[in-house]
Amino acid sequence: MKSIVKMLKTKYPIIQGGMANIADHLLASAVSNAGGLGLIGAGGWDADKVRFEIRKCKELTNKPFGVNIMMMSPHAEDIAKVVVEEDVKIVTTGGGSPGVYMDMWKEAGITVIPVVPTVALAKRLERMGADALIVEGTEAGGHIGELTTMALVPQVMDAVDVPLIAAGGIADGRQMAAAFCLGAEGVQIGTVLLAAEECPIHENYKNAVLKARDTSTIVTGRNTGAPIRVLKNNMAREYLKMAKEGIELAELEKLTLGSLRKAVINGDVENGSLMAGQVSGLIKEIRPTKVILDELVNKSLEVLKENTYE
Ligand code: TUI
Repeated sequence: MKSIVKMLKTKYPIIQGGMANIADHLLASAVSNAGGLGLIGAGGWDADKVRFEIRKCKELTNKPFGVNIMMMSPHAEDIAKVVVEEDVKIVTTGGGSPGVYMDMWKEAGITVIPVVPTVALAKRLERMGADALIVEGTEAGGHIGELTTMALVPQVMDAVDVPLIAAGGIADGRQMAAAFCLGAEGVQIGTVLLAAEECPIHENYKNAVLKARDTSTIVTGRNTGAPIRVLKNNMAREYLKMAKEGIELAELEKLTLGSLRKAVINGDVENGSLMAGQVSGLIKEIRPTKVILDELVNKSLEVLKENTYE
């Protein structure tokens, strides 16, 4: 817990997930002001939009914040340069290896924390200079790997020396405590922040998360190599039906990324892509970001205290 808080310069060992096309300056600054590390989730945004969001975030917080860059984005290269130009201190990455940008970022003094879904990528990125790693299990929402957080975190811990942040399946203090027991020094949260007051998604999307049960998520895109966990709805069912019928990849892609916008902006909960993790069933109310973070920390400490043998 100690070194990650020092590295991030935050009060709490909590970082916000990338939350592509959702995490703007409002959410990122709220998380940073609440004591965590807020992130601008670049997702599919272009470089100008990301630059704008960074500047806005600086107006709303004097606490550290970062940018999450989605490696599959056609704008990834431009955004990789924008974070250097705008003097962003911390970058997290997802959806692929950030290997080609590591030298540029390290030279600029940026703290680089990639998401890894496997031990092999963790070792590769540690060699390339990653400062810490976000080890994300398949319980997470959005684009996911195959392994569970429970299985993956200790295996990555045994393979690398950099501090680890556990992700996927963490919405409350019990899970945060469990992440520490697995060897992580910090946690990344995403799904629980969908129900934050400051989260700028349409209220229909928020309500869909509040209504979700344990079995409400499903994974689309396993056939295309880009598995995405979403809440079950028309779009997800249609996608899986089309995939079974062998519809072209480009058609299927249109159905997912385009439909994220439908959910986030328009609140179309039937035809939009409602990215959310398996913990959706735990989320029962809309709360301020600060309340969510304070409760995670306080409950995790309680749980850790209760579970000693002496
Ligand atoms: O990136 C995420 N979650 C995301 S990105 C996203 S936006 C999107 N929308 C439509 C299609 C695709 C993306 C929504 N949610 N989480 C982090 C994450 N990274 N999960 C898995 C990975 C990952 C996968 C492969 C990281 C590295 C990797 O490397 C492969 C290799 O060896 O290069």
